[in-house]
Amino acid sequence: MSEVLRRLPEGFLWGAATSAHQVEGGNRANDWWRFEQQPGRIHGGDVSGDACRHYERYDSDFALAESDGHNAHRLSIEWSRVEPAHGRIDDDAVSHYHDVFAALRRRRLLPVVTLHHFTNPAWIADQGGWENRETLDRFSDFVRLCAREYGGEVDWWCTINEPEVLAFRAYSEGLWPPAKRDDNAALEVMANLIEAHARAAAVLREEDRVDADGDGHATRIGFAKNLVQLEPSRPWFPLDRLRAHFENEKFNEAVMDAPLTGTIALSIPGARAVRRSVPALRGSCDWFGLNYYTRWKVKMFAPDPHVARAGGERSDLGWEIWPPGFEQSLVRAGRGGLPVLVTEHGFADATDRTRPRALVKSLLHLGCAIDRGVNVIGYLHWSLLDNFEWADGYRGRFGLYRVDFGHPDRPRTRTRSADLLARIAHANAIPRDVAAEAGVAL
Ligand code: IFM
Repeated sequence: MSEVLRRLPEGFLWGAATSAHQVEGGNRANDWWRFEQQPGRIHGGDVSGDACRHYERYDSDFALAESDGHNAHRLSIEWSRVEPAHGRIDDDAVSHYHDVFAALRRRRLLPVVTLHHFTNPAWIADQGGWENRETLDRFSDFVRLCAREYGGEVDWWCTINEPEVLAFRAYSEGLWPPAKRDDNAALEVMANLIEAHARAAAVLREEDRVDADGDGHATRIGFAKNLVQLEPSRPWFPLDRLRAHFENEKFNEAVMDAPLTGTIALSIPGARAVRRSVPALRGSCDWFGLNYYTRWKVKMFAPDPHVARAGGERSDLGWEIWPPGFEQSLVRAGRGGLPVLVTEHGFADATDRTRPRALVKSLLHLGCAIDRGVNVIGYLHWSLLDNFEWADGYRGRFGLYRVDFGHPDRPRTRTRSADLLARIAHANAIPRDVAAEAGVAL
């Protein structure tokens, strides 16, 4: 038995995360499917298509997670499958997700269920998407349906994934559907998504009264925030500092403060500020969902204001691999006093050459965050499988399991990272030999 470098708290959640559109395949009724058909939208002309065929293969995928010592799994329910037209509920889709939750239960994987992970039913998009305030009502209806249907199987609900990323990519940068470049719309959408989280939390607490996992809580609610580290590219240049500060305020701080203060306050230079009091936001989270990937160096007056640090190690998508930032993000996430669940963390690395070391180093930093007083309750790696990485198509390979997208059966191949994470999860600790094998200098 190898010496242990770091033990994790008892009951720690270990697992991986996915989202429906990225892995299921065949999601034809949402805004992303339509977007993918437009030339030039997705890198290399990729389309989600059959994705990983996880819609059929979920049980064997969960078997991989189970044998790797995972005890939790994050996934999303695809709204457009369950409600392909306004008010029309697809019974087959509803029962499919019952089967999925039953499979998770059989494999002793705690479901952490996301209700909105970037995709919208096409009919929602046609009605103005998240710019239209009615979407908040429609989403609440969908959440009510999920709470009633699945409340007996699910306690851990993640209402919305990365509201800030969706708002900026889709409405400010124009890179995701509906491909707008309008900062006013981006702020409104971000506020609507945060408000939708508060409403969803209220609905879940009202409708889901069944304690599915027997821990004394019928619901455990949070949302997932991408907490990117933003630093001035030239720390001596006041305008870079100013821009980094502003972006951190609107992208990180404002989103994290909202569920604590009950106020959504968003502003960026040149756009209409949004200030909304949403009392239901206060106390809406039982935990904080942290997604951490990278840090960006921020530059004023540059065609690309966000760059990876020169000379730093990078992932296949050009994102800096910076494990100390994980600790910083965890410490920031813990400041509000909520337990922190890592809902995503990972690296695009098709060859799995850099991931093992980055992964283990990051987990050592997670341990340091715990030492600094952060109540970290679990770690869900992004992702279980290589999958459809939105506008980057299939070039961002985040999987613990490689997927051969050229093969009709989409065979999976286990990576070294999957093995290392499995050994950590089984031990609920970071053994010295695992760290050494991963190439972490001790
Ligand atoms: O793939 C995405 C996921 O859908 C949301 N968080 C970031 C991941 C990597 O870009």
